[in-house]
Amino acid sequence: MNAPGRLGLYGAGLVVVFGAAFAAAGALVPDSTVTAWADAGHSSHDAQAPEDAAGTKDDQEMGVSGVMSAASGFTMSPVQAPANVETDGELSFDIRDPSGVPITDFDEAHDKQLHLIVVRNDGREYRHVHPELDPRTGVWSLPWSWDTAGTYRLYADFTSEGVSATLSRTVDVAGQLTPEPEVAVKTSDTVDGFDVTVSGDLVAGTGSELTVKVSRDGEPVTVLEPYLGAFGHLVALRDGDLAYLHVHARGEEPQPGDLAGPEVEFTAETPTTGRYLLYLDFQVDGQVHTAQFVLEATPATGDQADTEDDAEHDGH
Ligand SMILES: [Cu+2]
Repeated sequence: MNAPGRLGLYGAGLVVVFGAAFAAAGALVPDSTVTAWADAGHSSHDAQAPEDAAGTKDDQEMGVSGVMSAASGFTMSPVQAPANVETDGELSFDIRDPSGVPITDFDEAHDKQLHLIVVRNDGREYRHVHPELDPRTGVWSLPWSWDTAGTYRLYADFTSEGVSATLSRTVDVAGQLTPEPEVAVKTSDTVDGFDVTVSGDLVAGTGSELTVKVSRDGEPVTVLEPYLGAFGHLVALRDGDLAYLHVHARGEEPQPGDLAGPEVEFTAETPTTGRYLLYLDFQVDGQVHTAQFVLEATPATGDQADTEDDAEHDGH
């Protein structure tokens, strides 16, 4: 797993580059914070060489983002949604260009033009959904109701005219709120009868290989279906600020009808130490299930920084 050739093959294209993401954040986040993040993520990464980007549509999505409502020339509008847990309604928003005009032209990435992630700010109540675009108005919407009260973070992950962004907004939902205990490190989850485990260590400032394994009734599950262009879709949020890392499965994009399992491998690049909340969507028999994990990223040792980084970053 630390063979440079292998990391070179997959990692160079897929792993992102926090330095670049944070350079864009400079105007909205205190300089000291940006510097700290960029340093932690190796600012030399922002040598995002053209050869690295060739043929890898998803590397933009792998950086930390999602802490701003505006970036890369895009602005996410305020979100309209039911104001409390009793009301059924609709959730809607739009994405605006620098002149404030809603954008109607989006590129498909991972089978969809826009991915919407919704999570309560304690990391619970995760949902990954795909609203519909009104091509006349640029408004994205879907039917919506809230199960619990609280403050929610909504992330819109999209590409327009070749530029990718993950923007976020918050929504307050009125109702009875019962605070839950802080999340603890958790490497296994049981969801809808599936037992899912994650192995691998997150190391700050580098690409870490994670392997998830799915079983059911003690038997390995080998019928994982493609979902959003991979055999699994992993989102990582940094506990604390809920910064967003969009992580995808390693390897070739599966063809329709392909099956895989019980293991799926991912590369996650965590910019800093600390706790990360992971949400794995996987599909079996046409049904999507979501397993949740919590991992702690540890500081890189000299060894790790050298072996893992050299394959991806020249002169580092
Ligand atoms: Cu999606």
